[in-house]
Amino acid sequence: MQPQSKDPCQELHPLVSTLAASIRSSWQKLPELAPLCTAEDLKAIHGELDGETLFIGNELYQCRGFRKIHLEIARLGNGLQILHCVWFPDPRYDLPIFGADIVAGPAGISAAIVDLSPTSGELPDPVFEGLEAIERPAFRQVRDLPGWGTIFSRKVCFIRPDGADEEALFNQVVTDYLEVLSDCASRAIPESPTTVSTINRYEGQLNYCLQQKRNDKTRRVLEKAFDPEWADRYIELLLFDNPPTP
Ligand code: 18B
Repeated sequence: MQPQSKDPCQELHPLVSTLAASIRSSWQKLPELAPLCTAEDLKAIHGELDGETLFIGNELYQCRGFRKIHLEIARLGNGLQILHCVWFPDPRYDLPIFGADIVAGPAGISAAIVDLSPTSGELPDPVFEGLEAIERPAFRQVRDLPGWGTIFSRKVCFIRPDGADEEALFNQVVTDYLEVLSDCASRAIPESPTTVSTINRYEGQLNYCLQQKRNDKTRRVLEKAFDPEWADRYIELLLFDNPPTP
C-alpha cells in the first residue's frame, strides 16, 4: 500500500504558517468568540488531481461584532499554497472588513495582500487613525490592484514580498492591522438593525462579496482542482456568502 500523503499542516510555506499563527492568536482576544457551524462537507476538503493531493482546511468562528471569521489554508497542486482570511462584520457594528490573501507557488510568494476595507465609503475614523499610526515598511515590489479592487481602502497593502525579511515585515503589517481592528471591535456598540447606517454597511458588505466574486483567479484555481459546479457552490456558500439581512 502506498503511504498516505504527509500531514497537510506540514511543509507549509513559512509565511503561510507564521501568518496563520498570528491570525489565530488575534481572534483569541475577541469578545464572545465561538465556533461557527457550517456544512460539514465544506470544512476539510481532500481531493486528488493528477496524482497530487489537494487539501483545503477551514476554520470558522463568530464573535461580538463579527458574523463570520474565516481562515482557510489550501494546497492545490503544482505546489500552490493559499492562505485566505476574511473577517466579516455584523453590519450593526461600525467595523470594516478584514481581508488577507497569500498566494505561494513553487517560485515563492507572488501575492500578499491585507486590508481593512470600508463598507460605507470611508473607513470609520478610529480605524483610519489606528492605521495611520502604523509605520508601513517600504516594500520593494508593490503590485497594482485589479479592476474589481475598488472595494479596498487607501490603506491596502498589496505586494510581492522580496525575500524572507519582507515576508516577516508583511506578517507584522497584518498583525498591526488586526490589532487596530480588535481594539475597535472591543469598543464597538451595536446600532439598530433598521437604522440607515446599518443598512448602508449591509449593502457595502454585499458589494464587497460581489466584487470578490469577480476575481477570476480564485474561480479558475478551484475549478481546475475540483469542478466548476463545486467551485461555484464553494465561492457562494463559504468564501463570499452574502450577509443575512440585518
Ligand atoms: N488569488 N485566492 O483566497 N482574494 O480571497 N487575490 C489570486 O500572483 C485564490 C481573496 C487577491 O491581480 C491569485 O496574482 C483562491 C481575498 C488579489 O488580478 C490566485 C482562494 C483577497 C489578487 C488566487 C483565494 C483577495 C489575488 C493569483 C481561495 C483580499 C490579485 C496570484 C482559497 C482581501 C488579482 C497572483 C489580480 C490573486 C487564488 C485578493 C491563484 C483559490 C480575501 C487582489
